[in-house]
Amino acid sequence: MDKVCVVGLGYVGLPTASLLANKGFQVQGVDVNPRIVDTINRGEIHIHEPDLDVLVTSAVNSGNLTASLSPTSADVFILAVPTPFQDGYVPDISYIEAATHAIAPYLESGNLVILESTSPVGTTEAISDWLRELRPDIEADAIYIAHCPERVLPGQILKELIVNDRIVGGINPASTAKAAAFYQQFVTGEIVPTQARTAELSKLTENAFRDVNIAFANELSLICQGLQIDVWELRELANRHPRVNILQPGPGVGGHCIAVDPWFIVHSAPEQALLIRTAREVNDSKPDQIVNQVKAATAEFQHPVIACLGLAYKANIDDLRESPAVEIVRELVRESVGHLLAVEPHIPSLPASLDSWGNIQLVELDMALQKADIIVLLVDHQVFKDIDREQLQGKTVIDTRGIWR
Ligand code: SAJ
Repeated sequence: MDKVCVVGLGYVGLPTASLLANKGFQVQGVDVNPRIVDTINRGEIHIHEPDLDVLVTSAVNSGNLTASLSPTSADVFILAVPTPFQDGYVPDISYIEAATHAIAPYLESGNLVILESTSPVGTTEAISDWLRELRPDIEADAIYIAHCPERVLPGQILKELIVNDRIVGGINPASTAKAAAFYQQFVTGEIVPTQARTAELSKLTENAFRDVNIAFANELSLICQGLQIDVWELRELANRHPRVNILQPGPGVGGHCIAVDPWFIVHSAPEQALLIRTAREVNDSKPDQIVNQVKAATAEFQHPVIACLGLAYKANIDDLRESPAVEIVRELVRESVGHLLAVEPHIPSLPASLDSWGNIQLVELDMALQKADIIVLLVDHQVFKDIDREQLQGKTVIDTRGIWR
């Protein structure tokens, strides 16, 4: 079986590396963070994802997965590093460039390099250009390079790694074929071949599609607020039409993907991507709208106690990255709006961005419900859905997810 080197041991790289190791591949996981490397080598994990701990422990115990700070030689190199944006929403592919430099000395003729990171159009070709410069001793066609974008949903990563269809786009047909054959060994979904650039744009399109659709729901929620119509009822009614399927309005769009990737399209095609840009702006405006709603609600009280339920970017996970809930709470804390309590059952302590202000406490749900005058529901975690409605009696409730209708 192939030897695989996975660069980047985050939400995509670590599940992929441990899945492959459990399938019998020899896997070298690489990360620049020594703490992450040590954690994994102990058979433990640094991120929260259902069942990932068991998979990593068994991968490490089998001897098939080891983590290190730098790569070694392998048959297949998978790059799964972050692609954030810089100021002005300019895509930052420096982690991909650094990962390419890191693997370059270990490459040999016949190796396959797969880019899994969500990337702006042209990045896979850029890897090919960088490698040509870094390894002029290897014939250009002797290294196979393909983009196979990750498409897993946090919370269901281990299942989706196997069952999702995969798009595989090589820099040439031979690269596409070689990468497709690799995924065929552990993916039960269909492997769909294309070119690298199309694969790149297809991943960005999936997330932009979702962003635009959420923006439609969020815009409706703003329209409804002005017209004093319940957006949740409106949505249910409109969705009875056989060809209408409006997504859920909420406090904004979080996570490291949907709030980021559409900007890569806007950057590549600023003149054309008007709807995609507007959707981003609508979704990014939602946290401010909620802050204003909370501020308006405090007018009724002299010393309002405000309980903010949920900090994660979406339901039933502990991931706070780009979370609109955190953004809303941070603004309330910054503006000293009332006495603030936060409830987030999935984390042990407040993130530094909130804790450093000193005027907010992370508390248990029961305590928050008891003490609060105003309850702001920010994340539709199951524990909040299960709250006995009696406990909300007499409180001012701002339900940004529509779970208590
Ligand atoms: N959200 C709403 N209303 C909705 C649905 C979602 O406000 O109706 C919000 C969520 O609360 C959250 C954000 O949108 O803040 C994003 O959540 P999500 O569940 O839609 O998506 P992610 O970011 O967890 O994962 C997405 C997925 N992409 C798509 O569904 C098209 C996943 O398949 C990708 O692999 C992932 O991005 C990624 O890594 O790109």
